[in-house]
Amino acid sequence: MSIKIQGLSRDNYVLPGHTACPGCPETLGLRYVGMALGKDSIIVVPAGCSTIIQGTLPKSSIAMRVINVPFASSASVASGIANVKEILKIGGIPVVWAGDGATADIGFASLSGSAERNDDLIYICVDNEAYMNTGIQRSSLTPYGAWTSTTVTGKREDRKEVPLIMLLHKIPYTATASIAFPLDFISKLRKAATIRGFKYIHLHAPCPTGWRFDPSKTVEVAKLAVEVGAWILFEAEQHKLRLTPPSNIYLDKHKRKHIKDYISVQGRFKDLSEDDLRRFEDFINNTWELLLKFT
Ligand SMILES: Cc1ncc(C[n+]2csc(CCOP(=O)(O)OP(=O)(O)O)c2C)c(N)n1
Ligand code: SF4
Repeated sequence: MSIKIQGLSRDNYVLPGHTACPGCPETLGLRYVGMALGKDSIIVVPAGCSTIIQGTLPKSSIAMRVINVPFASSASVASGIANVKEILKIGGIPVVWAGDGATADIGFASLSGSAERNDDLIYICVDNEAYMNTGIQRSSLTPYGAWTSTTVTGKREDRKEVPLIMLLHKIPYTATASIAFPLDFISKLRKAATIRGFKYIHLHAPCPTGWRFDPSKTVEVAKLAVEVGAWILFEAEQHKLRLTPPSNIYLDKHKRKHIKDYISVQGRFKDLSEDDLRRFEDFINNTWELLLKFT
């Protein structure tokens, strides 16, 4: 598979001096946002790891325009920017960069409201599947069976299906992406930037600190998630869905790697029983079925 992108900037907008853990997926993802959209984007960041990793004042390590906002408010702030930027003649696209806690839990009402109003902005959920910044607490996007500091014997509930929920908002563009497939993520961002209205991109971002794997393996773990079918890459324009490579290959279950290849490299799943594993697999199969209804 090869994706060619015209005029891809090699400029790096995430500078040395950031304070992320080694192997952080959020610095990788922010770098790709800069490469796709350039330094004129207006990045709206609610409380989370991406607030902290900007580095120590007075100089930020994120060389884009950044607004740090209260936890629940990112979509509302971006909505305000989208609505006044033409009057104030401010260039650039408002881009929310919010964790899974900020998106699926505390910020969900403002996200849903902004999508329903079809505000002209890009909302990215950077999903590391827990509240990492405050000590790895479970979120509604933590998968079934995963250890977190508030689910010490493994989470007993399934993940919320936020990409599906956003599809049902019938916004102009909904997509998933992974930090292991940067060109796919960048091309989806570029496409989103050409569409007027609300655009939602859900970025899978494995976190070595919270998921308990070696920091050198961030991209490998992210790739495995796609290869076992646990993370499905797609895009939907006007809620008509198309699987994007390589997930189109994994529509055929026999081409997927075994789920254990993904689970076994993460310390957070070390106590998963065979029954838990079956439930985990059932959840994945069900997600495929639900998504394919939109094709
Ligand atoms: C109203 C409110 N409640 C709680 C907090 C504390 N807090 C700051 S960041 C954070 C976790 C953020 O988790 P997530 O959105 O998943 O982003 P991540 O840190 O994983 O990038 C919490 C609970 C806060 N800042 N404001
Ligand atoms: S806890 Fe995870 S997401 Fe947060 S800075 Fe560290 S590696 Fe990045």
